[in-house]
Amino acid sequence: MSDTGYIPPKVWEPKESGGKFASINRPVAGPTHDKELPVGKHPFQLYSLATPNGVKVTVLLEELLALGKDAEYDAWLIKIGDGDQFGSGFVEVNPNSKIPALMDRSGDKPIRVFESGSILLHLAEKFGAFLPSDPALRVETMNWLFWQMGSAPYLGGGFGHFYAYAPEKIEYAIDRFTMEAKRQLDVLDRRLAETRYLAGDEYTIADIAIWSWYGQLALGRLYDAAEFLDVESYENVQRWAKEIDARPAVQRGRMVNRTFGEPETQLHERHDASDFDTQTQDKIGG
Ligand SMILES: N[C@@H](CCC(=O)N[C@@H](CS)C(=O)NCC(=O)O)C(=O)O
Repeated sequence: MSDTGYIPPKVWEPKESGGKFASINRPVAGPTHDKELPVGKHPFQLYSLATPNGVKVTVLLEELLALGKDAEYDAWLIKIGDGDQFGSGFVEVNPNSKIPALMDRSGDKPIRVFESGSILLHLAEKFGAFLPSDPALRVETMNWLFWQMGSAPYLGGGFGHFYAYAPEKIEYAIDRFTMEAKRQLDVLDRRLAETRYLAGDEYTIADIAIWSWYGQLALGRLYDAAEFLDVESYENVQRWAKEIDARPAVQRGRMVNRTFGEPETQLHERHDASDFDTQTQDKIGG
């Protein structure tokens, strides 16, 4: 293993670090500029981008609508590469300056909801859907939901960052987080050998949260790492990932706030159910 020669100073000072997200990383919180957020006509106002954390929420909203629930929403695009998450209006909704952020305007007083797990729980409880009422199944759903919230940073911020985005390939970091990413895939594979979905027989918000990261990873959509991680070998994860991927609400949810991929899969903003047919980038040009 090579010695990088870096000796940490007594007190850390910020410096240009390079890498894909160098321009948006800061050591302080709070807004960088004044900017109000737009508000549309629907009860739910979502400010997001179609990363795995963003997709969790749009998939759930589309699933709720497919069930006939009154979950109509406006999805506004937050371009994190341009620093939109540091606008004053966004920071009022999420002081952590990360997508997704939701304003629930369905009641007397608007409620801010941030952290994707909190958003999933809020919506599932509000509509009594995708969260089992049986106490044991409900706890099992929470177990897996919180597992995802705690585990995915090792996949995204750890493995994905060092494998795909860091300005240099650091073997120690890639080995450490590849080990953990594969261990996590094996945790899921063993669970999904026992049950159809993560909490049991029912499709829940735990599946939505975990699919958005680990399902999409298994389907080869994250970090161009399918071969490196040998994702095909996790056979139960594959079966589960493909089953969820085939759901029409999942296919719609993936398109919302998407600014990459084929133009027909990109719906930058969603304000009406018909937008999927009329407002994708191939239709409106971009
Ligand atoms: N724990 C948060 C993580 C959210 C998160 O990391 N969002 C990323 C995109 S996937 C983001 O907004 N990054 C912008 C930034 O860090 O400035 C959640 O689940 O909502």
